[in-house]
Amino acid sequence: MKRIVLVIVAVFLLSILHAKQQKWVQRVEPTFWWTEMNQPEFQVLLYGTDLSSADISIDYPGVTISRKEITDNPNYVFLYLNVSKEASPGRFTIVLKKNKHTQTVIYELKKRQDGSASRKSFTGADALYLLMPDRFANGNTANDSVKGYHQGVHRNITGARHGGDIEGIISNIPYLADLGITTLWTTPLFDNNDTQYSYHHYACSDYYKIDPRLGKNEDYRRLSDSCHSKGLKLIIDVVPNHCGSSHWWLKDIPAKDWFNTWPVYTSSNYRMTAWTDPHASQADRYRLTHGWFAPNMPDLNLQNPLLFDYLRQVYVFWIESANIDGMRVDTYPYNDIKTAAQFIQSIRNEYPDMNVVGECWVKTPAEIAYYQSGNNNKDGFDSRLTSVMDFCLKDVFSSAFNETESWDGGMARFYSLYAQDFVYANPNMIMNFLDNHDIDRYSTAVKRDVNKYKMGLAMLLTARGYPQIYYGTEIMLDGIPGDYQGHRFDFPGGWAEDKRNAFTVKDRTIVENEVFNYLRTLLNYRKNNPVLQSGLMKQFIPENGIYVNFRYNDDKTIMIIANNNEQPKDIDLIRFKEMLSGKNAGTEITTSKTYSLKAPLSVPAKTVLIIDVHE
Ligand SMILES: [Ca+2]
Ligand SMILES: [Ca+2]
Repeated sequence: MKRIVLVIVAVFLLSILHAKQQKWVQRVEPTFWWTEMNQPEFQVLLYGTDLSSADISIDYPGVTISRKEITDNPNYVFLYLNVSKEASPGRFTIVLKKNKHTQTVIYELKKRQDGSASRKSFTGADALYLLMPDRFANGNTANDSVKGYHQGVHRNITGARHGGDIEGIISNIPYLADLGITTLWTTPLFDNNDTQYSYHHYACSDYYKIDPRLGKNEDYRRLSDSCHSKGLKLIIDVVPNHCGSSHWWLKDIPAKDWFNTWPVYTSSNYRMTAWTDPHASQADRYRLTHGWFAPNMPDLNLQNPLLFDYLRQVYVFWIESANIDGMRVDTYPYNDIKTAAQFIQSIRNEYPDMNVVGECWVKTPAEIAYYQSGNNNKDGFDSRLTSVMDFCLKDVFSSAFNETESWDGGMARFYSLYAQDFVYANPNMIMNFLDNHDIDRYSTAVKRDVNKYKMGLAMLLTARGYPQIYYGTEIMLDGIPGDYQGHRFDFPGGWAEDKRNAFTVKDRTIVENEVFNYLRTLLNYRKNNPVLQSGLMKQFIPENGIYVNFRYNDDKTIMIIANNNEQPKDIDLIRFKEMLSGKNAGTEITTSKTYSLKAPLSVPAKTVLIIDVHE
């Protein structure tokens, strides 16, 4: 009886509470935060009906409201909380009061993971694998179509969603580890509910939600844990330039200057060179940064400090909660670059050893070097990017093996490009790649010529800097040149209904296995031999279509001999004696064949020999 009375009283009290409790607040972001962060202040976005006039208070030891920022839109409050060192992890209540009405919001501070701030990142010793989750493997068909989300799955339509997901990646982590990959970079995983072309996820509609078609928020952490259990690191794709037109902000824009807006749709001029051009006009730089990347990608104005903090926290939130090891920054020069640099640094303030590779799609070494941190630029600009992508070397890979030798064609392209490395602050942190999701598949660049393809892999895996492999490269996956959708075919075998499973030896063709085994050998050799990760390089001017360079350190010397001719060639080694003194023989790392270094060396046509030289 006593118990029944208690229940009745409790229900009565709850109903009173419920009657007074308002529901102005519809969104709270981020949904939780941590104690012991390096930056004690963080922002909580509160969104709801006419919140700006509410009195807001909290009562929790060690946590204070440092400021309440409002905008020209009364539906938003940006509450800055200061978390002192004395604050304990736990839950507290944010109380909003207005006209004698009250709403309470429960907020949580979690304990920061031990060692989180000092986490190690990917380095030049790593080999990256880039994949698009929708196109890699479908590990969960139950999430292919989700209520409230557009598109569904249509694998026969190249620009549609195909159903790949986080589960599919997790199930293939052992495959990647076996291949010799040490770091995984996935294109973004955030919610992207555009009506079409949403599969790439670069047009975010909710930063605090993993797209349910890719998985749940917890699945990102599971992916990271799976990577770590196999010795792989995980890189997050950071997109500071734009969100997607289906983002919930678009229904009620947080502030007039939240986006870069124009009277009529205006694209960027895409001329990233305007940043380094000493003669550039203000108008061109303005159009570059304020013009939109695409009509469905509203251009974010990171110079709005509230947006800056919001987006900074988005990435801190995911790095912390999903335990991420590194960052890749999308379309860096489309932002105001000084603000972009501050943005990157603001994230790294939480993770000082975090490495960051930036997509600065410029076409000269001088311009690429400008974007690598530590470059001592004349104008004082420091991008805060520890690593840059070598789009120049990518072009060399695509053309050199298709050309006959000349002063500046064929293998001379490698020679001339490496000769310009003096511009780089840190050549070991240059990211090298044959292709990626935005450019022609390497298989199409060399017209599926296996010999040229293997030459590309050999030059990639022995280049200074570190390699990035695009998914499917290991099986020479086909593509369609000049067509975005043609760069992003499904990995065969990633779907249960596929006719064959190219993740397995038995289902790969002879040619696919030849390419796979070649790359696997190269990756595992590089993984176990620092000489190819950080060794010095010495090169010799190409002669007669033969290009020789060396990677060397105190322990090892590797001779790389590329014969770009259609005929085999015998190479006299006298010219390389400064690197070969005391060395009598060598072992080619992909064939284990032994070569004498005391006689002319025979190199097959269209082949790169990678020789570990010894006494
Ligand atoms: Ca799926
Ligand atoms: Ca922009």
